[in-house]
Amino acid sequence: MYPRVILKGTMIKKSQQKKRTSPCNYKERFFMLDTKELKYSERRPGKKPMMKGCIELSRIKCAEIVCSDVPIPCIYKYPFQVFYDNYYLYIFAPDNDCRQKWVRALKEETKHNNLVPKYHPNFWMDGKWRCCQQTEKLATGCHVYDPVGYASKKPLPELPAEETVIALQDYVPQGDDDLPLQKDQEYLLIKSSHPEWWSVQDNLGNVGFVPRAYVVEKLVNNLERFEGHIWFCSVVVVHFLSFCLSLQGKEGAFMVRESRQRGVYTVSVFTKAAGSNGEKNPRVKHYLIRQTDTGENTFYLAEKYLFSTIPELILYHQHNAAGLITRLRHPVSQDGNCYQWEVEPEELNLGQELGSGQFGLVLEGRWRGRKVAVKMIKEECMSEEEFKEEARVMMKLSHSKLVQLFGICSQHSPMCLLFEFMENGCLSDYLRTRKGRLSPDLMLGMCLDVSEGMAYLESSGFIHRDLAARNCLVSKNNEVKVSDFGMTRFVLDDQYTSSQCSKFPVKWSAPEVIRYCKFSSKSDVWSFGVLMWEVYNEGRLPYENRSNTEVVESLNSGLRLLKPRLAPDAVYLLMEWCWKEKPDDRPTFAQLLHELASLYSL
Ligand code: 4IP
Ligand code: ZN
Repeated sequence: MYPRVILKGTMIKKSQQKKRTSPCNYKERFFMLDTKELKYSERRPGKKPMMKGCIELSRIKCAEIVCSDVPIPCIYKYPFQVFYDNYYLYIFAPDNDCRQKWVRALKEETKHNNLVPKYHPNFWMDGKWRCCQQTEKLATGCHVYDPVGYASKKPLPELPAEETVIALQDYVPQGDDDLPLQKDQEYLLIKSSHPEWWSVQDNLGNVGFVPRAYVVEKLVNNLERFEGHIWFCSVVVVHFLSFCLSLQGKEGAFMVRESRQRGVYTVSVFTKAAGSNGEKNPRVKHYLIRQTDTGENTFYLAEKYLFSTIPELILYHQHNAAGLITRLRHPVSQDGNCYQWEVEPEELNLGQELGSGQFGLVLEGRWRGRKVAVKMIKEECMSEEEFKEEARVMMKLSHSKLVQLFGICSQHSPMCLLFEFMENGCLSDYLRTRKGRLSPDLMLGMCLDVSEGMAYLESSGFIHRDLAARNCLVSKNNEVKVSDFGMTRFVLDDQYTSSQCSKFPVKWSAPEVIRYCKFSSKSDVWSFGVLMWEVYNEGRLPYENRSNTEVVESLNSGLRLLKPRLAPDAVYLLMEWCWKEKPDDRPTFAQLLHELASLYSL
């Protein structure tokens, strides 16, 4: 019998990494499910679709959604899994509905197979199951698998995307009609008419009541300025609000936002005050701004202190708790600025992995129509709070020879940083792969580029602290730009930050940095000398076979890196100038720029 097509559509699949060396990537594929197989192909406009994979349905042992506790690194946010043979195929649907449809259909088609009794509800990632921590990929599941589940149930009601809520904390059911909540999970909002109890649905289709205060609407309306002095936060995933407020960590940090219902406002305030159990409990509390039906002064918050406008009400509560857990001490978004660099997660589409760096993975992404490099900051790698303070300064640094920081997305953990996308990767790799093919002019041009970017940093009073070829990137048109300036200050790894330790970039560091961690633009100049040396050695590592201790010893006895074979004398003279023992004897970047430019025109 000819197979009948059941479903088809475009989704994203994660590479199954069948081999140890398989890359981890997310690719858009056109999927088709028929009565025999699940197939996927690559579709490119104007070209014939190319079949990429095909799984006979008889081999499938489980098809189920994935409940993720980590941000999804691709544009489609609704994952499900197909377990067959010894492989897990992760597919990402664009919305929950689509995912339900596929899972339901797959279950229906495979219900007579030899299925697993138990499955893993979460991802296999970084060598373990996120659900049960088992480290064997083929370990038995940790959750009972329901082979009919959705298949037997009626289709789920269609709900618009705005009707999603996020649990602010766990909730243990108090009665039969209640639904348990898991912090940070999303639920569909079914009914919100009762002031205290909302009815929601979890991703397994269970419906029940939860306390209204435990969940918050996912999407809130746009950023608006309100009568000149209060900011309403925008398409903020309000779960972020908890995050942002608690990150600020300041008692009484607050913001005013528009609720799901247009024209109704909520004040969210961060507090560390003891909870009902007497224990200190940092959390965000939400107060609806209520209105009386009649009278001139109608707005009030916790108790009936009435005001004719919301700003007046806020002003009052900035000085009086009057029923709130704390008075409103620190307006989080009053200056408006703090949102200019905050990137909305909805605006950011993540793509392929580009590599990994000091702070974690770097992915390709799209943001407002442009390609960006997205650094996903691994937890506990960076002092995020301090970085966020500094990010404002860094965003203002803008120069054609600096890799631009566009913004940060802190609404999710891990936090992401968005940078200008540089097609040709890092300078050290660029040099190595083009070994033997780089002309002296090109090399000089590279040094000139870097000196330009550095002269700008110098004139802005900004110290790089980790200048090296590995921290410069190369654009599509082979321009070199300085990257990662100032970032080492936020590294939490002691191994990297103490000059005594193995990961400290001793080979690029000026003596005063190695000895007393004394950073300055002049210590950057020293590193620049080493960078020039790297360029003229086509990406070779300086002091290749020597340990850090040996390097320090030879520097102390006045020795320096030797002249690269490809470097003209004039260029090596500049390097030596950068490596003067006393910082004051070294050139400034402005001088270096001038010198290099004069060589260039010769
Ligand atoms: C490929 O990466 C693609 O992601 C493949 O997916 C994937 O095959 C490969 O995984 C992976 O190495 P590159 O394109 O970067 O080479 P697709 O075939 O959809 O393009 P799967 O088996 O996941 O479909 P391995 O594990 O087969 O190597
Ligand atoms: Zn598990």
